Amino acid sequence: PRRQAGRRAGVMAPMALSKQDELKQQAAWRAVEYVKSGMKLGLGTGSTAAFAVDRIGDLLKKGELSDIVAVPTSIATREQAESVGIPLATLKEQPSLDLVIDGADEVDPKLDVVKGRGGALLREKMVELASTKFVCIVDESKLVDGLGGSKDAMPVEVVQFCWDYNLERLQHLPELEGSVAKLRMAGDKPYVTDNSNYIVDLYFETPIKDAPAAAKAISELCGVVEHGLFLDMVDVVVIAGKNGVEVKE
Ligand code: ABF
Repeated sequence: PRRQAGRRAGVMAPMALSKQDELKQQAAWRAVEYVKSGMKLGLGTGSTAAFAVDRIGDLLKKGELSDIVAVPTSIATREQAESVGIPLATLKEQPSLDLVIDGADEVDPKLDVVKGRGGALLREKMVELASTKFVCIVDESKLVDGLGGSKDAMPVEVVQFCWDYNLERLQHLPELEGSVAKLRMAGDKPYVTDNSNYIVDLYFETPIKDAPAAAKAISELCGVVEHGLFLDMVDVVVIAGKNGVEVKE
């Protein structure tokens, strides 16, 4: 989708978007309406956030936005932002951001989210905590009744040292009862994050009973770098569905 979204007219005909990518693009473009000239931004990671990055780049080129500086949440996003001409900074240079736009893997009714299936959770959380406003962009397939409810991964980034020890400790945390922990692989090797760590993915049979307690218990394990529970962090969720775009605050 990033390549589709990034394709420029005149070089190749743009590829048609799938229905789901159309929804991701609608959510992203709606969120970009929050971006004003002069803002310091955080740029999310993933196929939905990629539409926002391209859109911001286009608006800068057209002169409809100016004086933007942005902190990317992954190496992939940094490369994409550079390719579309968005001026970049680090958190050292811009420790207070106005707005971050990023995707999510699950969104619950309280607007708590699971993130990190794309592997960028650590930088995402750092950038989102540095931002006054976090606008989360999703298509309706990401909505769940309770976090962990999609039965897909809730990621935990761990240091490589004794990763299997930490995987077992995660597996046995009472706060994560009912989950199965698996090392994320990329082919026949462990997946390595932008920060040179591994990811343990937790799969839940039923939604996490007490997400704040789970988040606390995971964070207390030495050697765990970050987890994909983003609680009380999202200010606005933009949800694109077949009946239109909904904004929840
Ligand atoms: C990032 O990208 C994540 O934290 C999440 O894991 C993922 C969502 O990706 P996509 O928009 O491609 O579904 O926002």
